[in-house]
Amino acid sequence: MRKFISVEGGEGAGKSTLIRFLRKRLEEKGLEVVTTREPGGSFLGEEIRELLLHVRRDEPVVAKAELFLFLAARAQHVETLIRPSLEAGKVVITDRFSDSTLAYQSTARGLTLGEVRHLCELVEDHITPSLTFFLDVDPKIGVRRARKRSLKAEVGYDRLEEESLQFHERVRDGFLKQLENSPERIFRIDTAKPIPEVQERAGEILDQWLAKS
Ligand code: T5A
Repeated sequence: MRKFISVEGGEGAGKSTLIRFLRKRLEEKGLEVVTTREPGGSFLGEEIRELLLHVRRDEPVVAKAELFLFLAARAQHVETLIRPSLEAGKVVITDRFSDSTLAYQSTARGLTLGEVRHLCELVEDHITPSLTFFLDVDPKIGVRRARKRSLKAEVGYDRLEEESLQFHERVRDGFLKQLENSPERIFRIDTAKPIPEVQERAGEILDQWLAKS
């Protein structure tokens, strides 16, 4: 089985923090690990990331343009980094993948679920995570954490961090729906809990998955 892991969740859910832990744990077991993120993970993807998160605010980005930019970044990411790394036997951990597109662009923005899912499958081209951590936190807490971090880094809020609380609540609903549809792949972890507890639970899930793969 290809070892492809995605880490998903709303803003400030703790994805980057957990990915550092997962990487260390896998490397201690002698596995070669590639960590990456979306949008990003390639030169083109990082350029698209800039466009998506820090585009000029005087012209709102329409939902379909946003969708296709995320998908374009993913297509490049899959073919230039993810697929070759998996084929070389490495473990790939990505910070966000198609579940984010379904939650943000479909459930939260309102684009039709079946159409967005079909486009995601086209772009993935059979490169699908076999393990997904859904880090679940009350959006009020998550957005506060993300904004605090952006302020500390003096970079200002990005375009999605600026969205309303209702938008972030719809994003969470989207992830919960996917969890319901794919309970064999997606594991929910409550990240309102302290980091050591989050890591302990994630470590158990990871070890069970490794034993099966
Ligand atoms: N997007 C992305 C779409 O709309 N569609 C798509 O298809 C894709 C792929 C990406 C944006 O793009 C959108 C979603 C996003 O809005 P991003 O920079 O990747 O932007 O933004 P986030 O994914 O939100 O990443 P963040 O870096 O903001 O959050 P993380 O990585 O989830 O959180 P992390 O680990 O940096 O932690 C944030 C803070 O919380 C603390 C950490 O120490 C840190 O200070 N923390 C905890 N505190 C207490 N308890 C815990 N358990 C904690 N875990 C972490």
